[in-house]
Amino acid sequence: MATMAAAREFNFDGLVGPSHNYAGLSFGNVASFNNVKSASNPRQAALQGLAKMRALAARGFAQAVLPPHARPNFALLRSVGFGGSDAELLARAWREAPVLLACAYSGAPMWTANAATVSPSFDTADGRVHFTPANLNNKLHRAFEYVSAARALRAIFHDQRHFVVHDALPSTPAFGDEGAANHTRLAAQHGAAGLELFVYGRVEFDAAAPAPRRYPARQTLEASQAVARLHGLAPARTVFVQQNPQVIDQGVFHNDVIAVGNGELLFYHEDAFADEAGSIEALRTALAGCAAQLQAVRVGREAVPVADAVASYLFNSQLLSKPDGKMALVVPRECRENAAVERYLAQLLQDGGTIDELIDFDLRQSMRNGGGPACLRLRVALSPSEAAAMHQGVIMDEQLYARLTAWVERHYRDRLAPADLADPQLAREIETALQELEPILGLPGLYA
Ligand code: SUG
Repeated sequence: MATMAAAREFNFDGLVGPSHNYAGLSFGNVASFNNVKSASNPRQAALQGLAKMRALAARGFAQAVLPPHARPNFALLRSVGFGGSDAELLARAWREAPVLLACAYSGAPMWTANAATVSPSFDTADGRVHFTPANLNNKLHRAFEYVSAARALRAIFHDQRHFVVHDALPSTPAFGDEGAANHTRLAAQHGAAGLELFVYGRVEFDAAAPAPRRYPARQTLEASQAVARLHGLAPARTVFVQQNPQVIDQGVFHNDVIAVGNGELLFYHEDAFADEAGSIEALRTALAGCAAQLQAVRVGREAVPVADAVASYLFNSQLLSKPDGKMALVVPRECRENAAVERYLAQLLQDGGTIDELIDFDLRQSMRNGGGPACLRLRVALSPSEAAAMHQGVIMDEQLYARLTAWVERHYRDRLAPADLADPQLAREIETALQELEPILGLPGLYA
């Protein structure tokens, strides 16, 4: 059983893969749409992500890495009728269906907040850590990520005495599941029983429930409930809340673009939820049942309009607990460049509350596809024995940082334009790179 004392929350950041590119595949995600068909820089993207991991690890935060997925996804292309040799198949897909080719090359697994929903052992009925890989079925380019995500999670969390990696939910609209991007845990501390908050965008089996009109709601209530059941969560400590459909229509495609929680603190925008007062009250009550007290840090629309929250990704930040009980807010550099957000953050620090430090990173390569600091990481709170039982080769330290950086510099291109996906050499380069990654992470056969 898990012990309470020295549990730590690990952040598993996605290592950006060699095919990171801008294909405009995510309808409803404003940044993805705005940067469609511009050239990306996969090398810089990976180095920016690694720099974040290294800096946070050096600060003493528990940091690990999740591997990129094999690309292109030949199985996807073959399943929709492209055949022949790899080179023939790629050439024909480029000619006849360039969007499908872009889907097969997507670097989206880098946003590991969407890899799975995770419930720590402190919350689950059987005292094990539960993972449900997200089916991401709202977007073709992400709808097969769960296959590789489950494989990687099972390789890292292989010890079944401590960990359960479920299958993804049935991949049908009723069970649209986007993983931890719509899930937050609040607790007195990482190692205490906490409340798990699931934020859904629509209800499949209630035609009268509010829903967005312009952009899709990717997460359903039915999916959130299924994950809570699979994980064996206690109903009194599980809260389901509807996202405000109007903000989905303004580009808030995941709840983590408008709210983030850690410890007893929920940092959120007043327009985040369909029923703000009811949602906060439900959280307050459930958290009181965990012997903890909700600290709601509410950002008003006069201070930060939703458009600025979406442009700056203020809420797609990481809230990290420090040993002195205070928290650091890890924000993308865009927050320092948005006048309203910069003003708000200066005031927040001046107020002298729990958040007493800002750490900002240049994550522009990821941000241009709608992925900020919080999208790039999957949180896994672990007891000391669980941390010791997971695969150790993915834990970030100076040595791993140096090896991964050298690997990126050896294999990644510094420019990827849409037409480059037709180049059969790119597929070979990626295959070579990923084969070399297996021993670096100590995960033989990961890409077999
Ligand atoms: O699913 N972008 C991702 C961004 C995910 C951000 N994650 C969280 N908010 N947790 C998405 O929309 C863009 C791919 C492209 O257009 O090429 C993309 O998939």
